[in-house]
Amino acid sequence: PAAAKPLPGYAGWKNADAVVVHSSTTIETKRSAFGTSVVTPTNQLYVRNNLPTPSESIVADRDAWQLQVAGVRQPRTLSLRELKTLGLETVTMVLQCSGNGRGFFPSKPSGTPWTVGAAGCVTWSGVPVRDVVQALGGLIDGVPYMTGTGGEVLPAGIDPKTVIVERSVPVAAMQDAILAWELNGEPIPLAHGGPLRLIVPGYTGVNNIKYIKQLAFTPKESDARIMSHGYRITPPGGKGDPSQPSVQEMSVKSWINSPVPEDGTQAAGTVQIHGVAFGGLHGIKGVEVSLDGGKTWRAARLVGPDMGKYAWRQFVLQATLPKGKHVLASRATDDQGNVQPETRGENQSGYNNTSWADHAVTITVA
Ligand code: MSS
Repeated sequence: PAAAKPLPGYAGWKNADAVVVHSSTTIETKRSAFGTSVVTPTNQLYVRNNLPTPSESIVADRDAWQLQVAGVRQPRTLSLRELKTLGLETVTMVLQCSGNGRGFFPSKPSGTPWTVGAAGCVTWSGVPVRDVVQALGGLIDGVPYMTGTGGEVLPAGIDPKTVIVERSVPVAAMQDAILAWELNGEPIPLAHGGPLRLIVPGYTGVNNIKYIKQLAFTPKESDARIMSHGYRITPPGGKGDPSQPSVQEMSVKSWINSPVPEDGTQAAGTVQIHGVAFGGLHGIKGVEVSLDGGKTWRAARLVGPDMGKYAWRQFVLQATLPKGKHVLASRATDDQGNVQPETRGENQSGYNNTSWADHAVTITVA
């Protein structure tokens, strides 16, 4: 096997044993490293950057960070120091890249071949967006979108629209969105968007804008390429365009994190088959586990604290597996009755893979 790539400097503090470094801007949590304590430790959390990471200097004086707010009756620029006076909320949510599970697409879409580890369940603290909007006089009329802009310094000589990280979500997402400065009890590391990040619980990773410099309520979706053409559910073989659905709300998904022996061989005996399940905008009602590749299912037990509808739940099923080959799968149901599907939705870029069959694990009990 190829030698493991070293961690890039801005993420040098990550636990190298718990992650796979795909590139200097893409780091995945190992399936075997998720553990069972609900919240993903920051030093194991995946990283995905579309542009080079900004300079450490932007986290030197965090409270001085400036956010421009537009599309409100009293638009203005606020410092992080000021934002901290406007409100406080904490949310635990699943942060998941739109392309998590891309590695299971047989079509091998371009982009990082993530399996399960471009996701984590983490806790953010910050000010509710609705409190900021209220402090600035409320929304102006005719703004169905909330648009966040990343604070990266853009490469010179390129049309900024082609590279800037700017995403729009329906304004309704404002209700539970926060402008966060803390991740898992610490100031947000630069790698995860410090000093200030837009968190839109229930929406895929790309909608959670790091080092946010502008929050605007807008009549139209952003015309930045990452919004208009990127991150679209494009038919296989096609090209992205604004008429196709954008990656937004996540939907019900689960996967098994143990047993996932590296060589596929498991010692005989009793095992605790465990994993994670989440419902995007909805809580989890239950999870079933199959020991025979989906022919029959047994109810798993939800275990550990329920940290709200945006967090994942851990599930476990105790089983004693006879010698031979077993295909272990999990299938979650959200509290609206939506069941995780067997198959993936085919699309050109390998987004939104929730297929339970793709996420199944094959093990041999010796
Ligand atoms: N933000 C910014 N500013 N920039 C970039 O690049 N990316 C995205 C988000 N945000 C970015 C941002 C993506 S794409 C993702 S996933 C996320 O982020 C991640 O996160 P972390 O923290 O993990 O790294 Mo896919 O859908």
